[in-house]
Amino acid sequence: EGKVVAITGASSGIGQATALLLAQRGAKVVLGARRPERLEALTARIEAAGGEAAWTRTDVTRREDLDGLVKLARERYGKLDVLISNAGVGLISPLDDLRVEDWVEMIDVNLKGVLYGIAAALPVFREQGFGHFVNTVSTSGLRVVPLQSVYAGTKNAVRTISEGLRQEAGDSLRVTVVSPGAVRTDFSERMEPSAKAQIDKLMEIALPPDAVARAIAFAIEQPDGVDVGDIVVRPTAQN
Ligand code: NJP
Repeated sequence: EGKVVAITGASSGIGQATALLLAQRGAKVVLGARRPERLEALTARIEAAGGEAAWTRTDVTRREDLDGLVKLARERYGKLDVLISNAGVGLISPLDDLRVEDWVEMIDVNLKGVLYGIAAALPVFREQGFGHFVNTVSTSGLRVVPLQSVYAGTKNAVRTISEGLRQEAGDSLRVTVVSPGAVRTDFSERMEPSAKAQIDKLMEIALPPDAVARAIAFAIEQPDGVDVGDIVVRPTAQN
C-alpha cells in the first residue's frame, strides 16, 4: 500500500512476522531492535522478496533511539504513517521473589519504551496531519493471573495511555491496541523456572506470530477515518 511503518522489537516473534507481512503487502518497513545482525538479515530477506526495508539499532529504553528510528523513516521514505510499539519483555515471577530489577526492566521497556515512541512520533504525525500508533499490549492485562501482575500492570498502563492518546488525538490520528494471548515466540526464554512452567503450558496451545501480524495489518489497512481501536487475538483453547 506504500505506507511507511516503523516497528520496534522487529528482530523476532510478532515484530518480525509483522514486518514480513506488511512488506509483502507493499509497506516500507523501518525496523528497530537491539540485535543488529537480526535486523540486517530481516532487511535482506525482505529485499530479496522485492520489498523495501531499512533498519537502525534501537533500544527502546533510550529516548534518542526512538527519535533515530522515526528520523530514519522520514529521511529514507519521506514520511511515517505508522509506529508499531511492539518491543516488550515478560519477566514474570511471584511478587514475593522481589525481582526488583525485572520489574524496573519491564517498566523501562514495556511502558517507557512506548512513551518514548509517542514522544518521537507525535510531533511528526501532527506536522504531517496523519499518523497511526499501534501498541502491543497483552491479554494478561485483561485478566490478571498470579505471577504476571507487574507485567500486566505495564501493559495496562499502555492501554490506558493509548486510550487517552486516542481521545486527545482528534480525527487525524489513529490509535490501536493489540492484545495477543499465547503466541509462540522467544518471549518466555528469559523466564525463571517457576514462571516458565506456567507459560510452557500456554505455549502448548500458542498461535504462530503471523496470527497477530494479520490483525495488525487489518488495523493499518483500514481506509482514512476508520480507527480499529482494540484487538484481542488469542488461541481458541485459551481461557
Ligand atoms: O516476543 P520476542 P514477542 N529495546 O521475545 C525486543 C507481547 N506479547 O514477539 O532488542 C528494543 O520474540 C526484542 O529485540 P532485541 C510482548 O509483551 C507476547 O512475543 O533484539 N527492543 C524482540 O525483537 C511484546 O510486547 C505474548 O532483543 C527490545 C522483541 O522485543 C510483544 O508481544 C503474549 C528491547 C521481543 O520479541 C512482542 O513479543 C502477550 C529493548 N530494550 C503479549 N527489549 C506471547 N508471545 O505469548 C526487548 O500477551 N526488545
